[in-house]
Amino acid sequence: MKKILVVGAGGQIGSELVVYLRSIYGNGNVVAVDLHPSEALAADGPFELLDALDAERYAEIVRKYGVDSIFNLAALLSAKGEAKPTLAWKINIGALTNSLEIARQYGCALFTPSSIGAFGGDFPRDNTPQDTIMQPNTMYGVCKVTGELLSNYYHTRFGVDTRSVRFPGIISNVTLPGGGTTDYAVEIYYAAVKGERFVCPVSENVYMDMMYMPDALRATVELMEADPSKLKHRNSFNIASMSFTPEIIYAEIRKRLPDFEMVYEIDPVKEAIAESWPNKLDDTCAREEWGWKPQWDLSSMTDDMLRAIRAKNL
Ligand code: VAH
Repeated sequence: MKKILVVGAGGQIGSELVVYLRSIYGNGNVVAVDLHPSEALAADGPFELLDALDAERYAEIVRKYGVDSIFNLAALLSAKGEAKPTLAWKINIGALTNSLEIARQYGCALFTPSSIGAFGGDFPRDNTPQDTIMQPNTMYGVCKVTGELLSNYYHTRFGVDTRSVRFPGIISNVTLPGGGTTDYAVEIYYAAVKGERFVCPVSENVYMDMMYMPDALRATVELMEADPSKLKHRNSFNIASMSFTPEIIYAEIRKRLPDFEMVYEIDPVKEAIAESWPNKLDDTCAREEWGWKPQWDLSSMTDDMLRAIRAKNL
């Protein structure tokens, strides 16, 4: 990768992926684009305004900077997508199809994230395999499965270098997530640091795969830099690092903040989505095909999240 474009750079993943990519490839070689202006992203490297549904403007930027690799992160997340399913389809699939067509026309490699949200229906929830039934009952999940199928199609039909991972819930301390079912696992740390009682929208025994942002960023780049001849899966890869319930993360935080309190007020939409997702992924294929291995666990992540949020002096 030499000239990189990050689409949806202002989001939870994009805002940190741009910084991470610029630290590896050089500020001037990573172009950040988003629907909204961003002083932070424009301060250290090229930034352009882009609605990812505007194919002409998208292609103009790719030509202007001589882009050879695209990270397409433009999407509405699961809970927000359930509130506006037709808008979610329009944005998620519109940005995806523009990205695939532009990658095909200009010979770019293309990373499009999938998610544990792509799973649904009668599949093994424990040690969920790489290849299994995928019948999600959320618009977000339908968009993710569509993205996986189109990524694989563009690779086999047109030779586009498409790559993807099924992200777990990503926990980070820079940009707050917006509208996801796993957002609680970020918000709980902020409540703990502020000394507030946390109101959890997902019930106590619902497991979901989660991952700390540094692992997610490293996985993304390691996959994009992997030897293409070793990659058997061009739809997407299961990647996993930890799986926990609200009770488990609550107990981990209370080891450090014993007075921290949490109660439950179940959000029926988020609860239903969380119940439909895997408890724990099997990521053997990612480990075998491109050497994936997580470096963070719940304890080390909790220490780092509490440290970083305290440093914000909220
Ligand atoms: C969401 N954070 O909750 C996203 C992610 C696996 C979860 O896709 O919608």
